[in-house]
Amino acid sequence: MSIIEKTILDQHNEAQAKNTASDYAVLGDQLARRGIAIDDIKAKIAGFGVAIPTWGVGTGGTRFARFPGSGEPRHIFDKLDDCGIIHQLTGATPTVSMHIPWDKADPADLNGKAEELNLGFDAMNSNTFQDHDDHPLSYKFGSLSHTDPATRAQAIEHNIECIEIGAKLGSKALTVWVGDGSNFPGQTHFAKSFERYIEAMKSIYKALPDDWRVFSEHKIYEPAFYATVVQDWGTSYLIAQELGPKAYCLVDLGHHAPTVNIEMIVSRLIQFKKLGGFHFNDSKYGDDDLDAGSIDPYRLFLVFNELVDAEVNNAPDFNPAHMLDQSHNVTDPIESLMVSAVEVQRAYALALLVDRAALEGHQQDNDALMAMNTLKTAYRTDVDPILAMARLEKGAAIDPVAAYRASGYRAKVSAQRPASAGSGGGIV
Ligand SMILES: [Mn+2]
Repeated sequence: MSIIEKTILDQHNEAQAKNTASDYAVLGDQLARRGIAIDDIKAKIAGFGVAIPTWGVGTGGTRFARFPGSGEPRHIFDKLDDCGIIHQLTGATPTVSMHIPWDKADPADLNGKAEELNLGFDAMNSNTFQDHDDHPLSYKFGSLSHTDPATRAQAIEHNIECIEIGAKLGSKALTVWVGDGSNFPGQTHFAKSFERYIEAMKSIYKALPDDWRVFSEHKIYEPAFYATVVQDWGTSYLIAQELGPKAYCLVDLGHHAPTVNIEMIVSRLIQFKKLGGFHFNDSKYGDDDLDAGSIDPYRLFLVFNELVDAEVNNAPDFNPAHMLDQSHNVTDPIESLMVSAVEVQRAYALALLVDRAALEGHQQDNDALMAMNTLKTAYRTDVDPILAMARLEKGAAIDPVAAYRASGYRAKVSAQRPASAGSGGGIV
């Protein structure tokens, strides 16, 4: 069950290989006229990966209801199977980001399963935004910033356990997102809450192995609706500064107010060497956790424009972790995650096409119109043939969604996995 049969994939690719080659050749000619070698872009895309969040392969819910999907994963090993399919068909998702305690299992078994599926483990995610069966104290009023020292100690211990589990899986980072905050003015003391949070994070930081990083993930609101302890990138930056050189900021695209200039935040964090990574997704209103590039693909491109700028200029201490973070109510999660992985690759490919020397010249000359046009020229390019060819050469699918549907994978796992109404999935 863990992978789709090669014959199905071969049949799918054979039917489309000729058209893909022809489209690739045409685009290659077009790009050559712009001084771009298409094979160089393809090589960069082939080397680019984005991690799948284990919680993303389940069907999400809203505050009002959850409608279970068919053949949803029952446990982490089913989740890894689904992640394996996504990587098999896209060739773009070589790693998985785990969430503890949801994904707790024997590390030896997890490593064995991951090896079988050709997967590795990216950043670990702790969870102190809900209560755990084996945690005696409640996180209802916070975790790392809780007024009660014993509750803070329990949350610290959980984060250290996540590091210990991750170390056995080959992970090199811990992402910390907390729901701590308040729903009413006066409910908490802003400065004291933040001080408690920083002190708790210092204890977690001390437990990091030498080659690990810790990412603080900010979010403007929810579940706290008046004030959140780690609400914006400025606060996240202060945390990273207070903790030390192994601490960085993680940008979840959906964790900002709708009009916030996220690409500028990315630039600031790069400039001050504190960009740790991303949770890619898209949103219209808040933390909507929609598929990457589904609402504002231009914004995703502009974020990648900053990343490529840093890449080509060899920005110091620049090694962001790329992860998806999305939740699905009305789509098959495997399909949505494949589409998102491809959209993230697309944004990267488009950003690689920007004529940076021309852009710099237009900026120097204050030629706003030509500067914008330089970005638009790259953005308007259809890079599908590059993405498809990179997949084909890796033995992945030219059209991942079509190959997935042809495989009948969902129907097969549905026969083995009974529908579950439980929550399981999460929105972080
Ligand atoms: Mn997130």
